[in-house]
Amino acid sequence: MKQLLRRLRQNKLTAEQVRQSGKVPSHIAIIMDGNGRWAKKYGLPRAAGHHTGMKNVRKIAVAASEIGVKVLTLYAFSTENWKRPKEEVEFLMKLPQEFFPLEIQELLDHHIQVRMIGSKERLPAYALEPIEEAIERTAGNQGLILNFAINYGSRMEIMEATKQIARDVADNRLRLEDIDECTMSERILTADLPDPDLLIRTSGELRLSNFMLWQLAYSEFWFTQAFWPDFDEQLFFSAVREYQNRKRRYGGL
Ligand code: V07
Repeated sequence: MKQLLRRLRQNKLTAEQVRQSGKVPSHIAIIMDGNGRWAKKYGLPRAAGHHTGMKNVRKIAVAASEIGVKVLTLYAFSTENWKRPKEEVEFLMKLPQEFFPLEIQELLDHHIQVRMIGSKERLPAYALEPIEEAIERTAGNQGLILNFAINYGSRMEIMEATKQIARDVADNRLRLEDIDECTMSERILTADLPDPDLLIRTSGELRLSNFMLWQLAYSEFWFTQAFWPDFDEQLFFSAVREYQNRKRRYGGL
């Protein structure tokens, strides 16, 4: 109650207001960019930026859950990120094992279900194990699906799906004439999830960077200059409010 009154006094949006002010996107995808630049701004090492960025994940996941978002996909590590200095990659790969004990209780309290899209292949065991543990321990939860894109690249995803389609045709499991959009949608990593309604990218970059190329075909895009560690509930809510005020056409009129 106290918190609610403070929010109203400070002109801040509440989850309840966002919920009631229009259609809430079912699936929001976020490119969490700008941890390194945030750290530089405060004279801190890049690792500190990634660490603060990791701690921001829970805040935004809980905010998403409170306004009734069904799926939140977070781009945490791309297949291109392996090109970064070895020390930085190692640090990033240690984030899941740190995130898990810190945040698991909060995730369970909010009935959040953890999932992952991306290739498990190059991931070291110390990164994969805490992720798989989080997935297992939250598998029964019926709330927000918190979907981490880790070692994810969309061209690779589409290429792998294409190979599978070619194999199905070659082995007479599928007829060429029967290939439609669903044929692809059913074979990509988000097969059981709706396409994102809203894509958010922080830190002022206006690119997709190989993220969900197929899935984002009709999504609304929202960009902010804010670095990921500074991206808070209020900014998140303003992105959703702007989405609620846009008219989606899906190519029609
Ligand atoms: C990573 C922190 C967030 C900002 C962007 C990049 C760095 C959380 C996780 C994570 C993933 C799965 C899981 C538990 C935690 C994570 C990586 C990088 C590789 F089950 N943040 N975060 N994983 N960053």
